[in-house]
Amino acid sequence: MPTHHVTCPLCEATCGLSVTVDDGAVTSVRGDALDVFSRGYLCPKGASIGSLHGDPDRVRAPLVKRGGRFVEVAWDEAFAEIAARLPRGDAAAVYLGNPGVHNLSTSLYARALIKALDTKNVYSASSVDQAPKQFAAGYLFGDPMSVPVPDLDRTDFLLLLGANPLVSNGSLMTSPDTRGRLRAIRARGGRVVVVDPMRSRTAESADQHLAIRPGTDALLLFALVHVLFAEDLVKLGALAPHVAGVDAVRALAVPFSPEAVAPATGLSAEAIRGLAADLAAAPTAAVYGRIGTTAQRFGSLASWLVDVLNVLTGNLDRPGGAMFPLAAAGQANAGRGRRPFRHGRWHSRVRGLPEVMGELPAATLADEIEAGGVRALVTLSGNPCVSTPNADRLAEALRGLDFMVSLDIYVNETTRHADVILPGTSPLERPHYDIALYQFAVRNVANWSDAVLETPLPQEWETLLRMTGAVVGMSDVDALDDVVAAQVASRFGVPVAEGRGPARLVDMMLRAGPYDVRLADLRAHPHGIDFGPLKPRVPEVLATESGRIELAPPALTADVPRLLAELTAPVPPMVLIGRRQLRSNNSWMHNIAPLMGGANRCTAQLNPTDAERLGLTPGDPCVVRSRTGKVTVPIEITDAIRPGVVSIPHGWGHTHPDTHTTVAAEHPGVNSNILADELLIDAPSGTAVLNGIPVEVTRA
Ligand SMILES: Nc1nc2c(c(=O)[nH]1)N[C@H]1C(S)=C(S)[C@@H](COP(=O)(O)OP(=O)(O)OC[C@H]3O[C@@H](n4cnc5c(=O)[nH]c(N)nc54)[C@H](O)[C@@H]3O)O[C@H]1N2
Ligand SMILES: Nc1nc2c(c(=O)[nH]1)N[C@H]1C(S)=C(S)[C@@H](COP(=O)(O)OP(=O)(O)OC[C@H]3O[C@@H](n4cnc5c(=O)[nH]c(N)nc54)[C@H](O)[C@@H]3O)O[C@H]1N2
Ligand code: SF4
Ligand SMILES: [Mo]
Repeated sequence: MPTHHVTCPLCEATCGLSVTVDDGAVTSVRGDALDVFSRGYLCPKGASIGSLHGDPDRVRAPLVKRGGRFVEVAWDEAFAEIAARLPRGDAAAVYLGNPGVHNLSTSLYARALIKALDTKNVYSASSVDQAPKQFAAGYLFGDPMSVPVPDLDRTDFLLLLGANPLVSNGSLMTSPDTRGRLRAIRARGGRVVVVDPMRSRTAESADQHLAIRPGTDALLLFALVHVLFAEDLVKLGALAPHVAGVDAVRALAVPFSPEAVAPATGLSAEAIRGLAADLAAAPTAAVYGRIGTTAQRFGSLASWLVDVLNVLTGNLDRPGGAMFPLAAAGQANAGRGRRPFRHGRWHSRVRGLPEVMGELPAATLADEIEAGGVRALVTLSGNPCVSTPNADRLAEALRGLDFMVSLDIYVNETTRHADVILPGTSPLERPHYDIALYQFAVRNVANWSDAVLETPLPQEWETLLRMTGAVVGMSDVDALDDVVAAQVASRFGVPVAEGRGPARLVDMMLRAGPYDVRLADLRAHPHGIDFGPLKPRVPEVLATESGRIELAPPALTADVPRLLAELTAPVPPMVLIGRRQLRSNNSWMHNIAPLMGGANRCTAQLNPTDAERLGLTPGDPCVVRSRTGKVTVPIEITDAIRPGVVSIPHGWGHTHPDTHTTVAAEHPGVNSNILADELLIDAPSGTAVLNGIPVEVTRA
């Protein structure tokens, strides 16, 4: 039986899988022990990729709604419907979901559709996720793709805030087997410190856990900066000639002493001073913040201060610190002629929220639909009715659209509203290369996977080009593909290569890249090619106007007064945060039966002191209410969570009878984003506040 060595596309870790097939069916999935990056590691999701492929509920033919019900139609009929009903211009909105980042077709061809639609109404999961990190990187380093990643394999000290990579497997830090890499830090005498309102699995396995009050990371980080200056611990090292704005940061940090931030953060001034001393004393150190620091009220400031600390301790861009990857293909953060990042080139119509990286905040999509500006919606592998704030309001808004089309693999909470659903392939039916995630990898690696199984479906890039063609009145997919290839050729300065589809584009980008490899070389190395540990890249990586690291960019410092006010603001008695679960993937893997046993449970976790105060006992249902809605959910009492905080995982709420996810419907849970308030955003980037939402908890 043939064994295929492929990269798992289900999360950012890019693990190698060895997939054995027999007669078109998957017979086993194991971690690829020879994979140059993951060395045999895999998680339960990767192991269940065969079940995802075989899921009988997966959509396998185009669906068009007729008389309120989906009926299977031929592809031509589906595209005719799109040609007739999808408008061009700002009346059409596009929402790009997370799996599109893990899918070559969407990564490389969605842009053609968006261009053809000629709309400013582009939304994505970025604005419920990492946009603040990219916003800060954009202004600090000139390019929103220049996000420094912790050099996990060489660091002596790792400070993690708002991340739980032992469960999430790491994010904006492509690192298969993060658990093993964190263990190795401790084994070589280093330290790992976790800042999280929850004693997460990552916190549990760390040297130190600081249970911060949600939404206050920027205060803690500013206090660390304050101590570095006050105690003369700032050392820029080799970075010194490349950094501007140090004095401005020093002045801004003055009010944020450990004593001043202690009440709001819930951490003692002594602990904060100790952390600053440890960070400064470590031979090398990396500060890293993830979703708990981005999808929160001060996401941009926290993201900024993470890298300010990396700079002030001399750890940016040096081995063992926070470094800039250099990807083999499509290296987004390299090359000539990059224009310095700026945002706010246009604004949303209703709330006037600024564009960031060509997108408007998902938190305002419902506003734009309700006000009548947006009349049609295209979702590309997204489930915003579960993953974005005030989910019920968005669902109601979708009902008022003139037309909606979804490229997706399920009829779920979002796609049930569509007029047309176009099915994508299963991951095993398409080639794969992590064009996006290698931009954030802790080693420079490259790995190409050919499709494991044949498919009766068109590839998603072909579908995207046919949609593009439907919009502009062209039907020749190959001619459109040539246009895309010509654009890639001109952007990367290489000739157009032979072939079609994503393989050709990746080959061209590899040829343009820094490592002298081609697609054929990757095909000859089924376990990947390792280009080694990250290398220092300052100043070449910098794309700011000054050519230096702008440590105090106005787009960020303008938000400091809002943070200052937080020092004296009243503390809400109860706030909601989210959590991820190992056998779950945002909203969409709850239909995979092998993943639904065990510890995936949609519960509200509460500290015993809160449970007692509220008269709640384990398993009781409780009602959690916010400005936007309420959910009833069983409680789980645990001292792992800080008092005053309730945690509900996102991605649940599979309760609608017009969806077609049979297994998920047996474990519905509740949609926590019914509680997320679309008016609460990180001011600079417009990113939704999904952690630290004021709520009230009562007995049901
Ligand atoms: N409260 C709260 N909310 C959150 C978060 C949180 O931490 N807390 N996290 C946020 C984050 S980080 C993210 S990234 C977003 C995710 O937000 P979304 O991307 O909107 O949601 P997903 O749940 O990832 O839904 C993915 C969709 O893609 C479809 N799909 C899966 N595979 C494929 C494929 O191969 N092809 C196609 N065409 N479709 C496919 C699925 O059926 C599903 O409809 O959620 C955010 N929402
Ligand atoms: N198994 C699994 N893996 C996944 C996903 C999944 O759904 N399931 N989703 C993928 C996606 S799209 C992403 S973006 C990544 C995210 O990857 P991570 O960022 O590692 O996400 P989480 O596991 O949600 O960890 C966030 C942590 O932040 C904490 N937190 C909440 N609020 C705050 C706060 O205000 N301050 C601080 N310091 N901490 C806070 C939470 O308690 C939680 O432990 O995971 C990816 N991997
Ligand atoms: S950790 Fe991520 S990449 Fe690795 S097997 Fe699991 S889902 Fe796949
Ligand atoms: Mo995400």
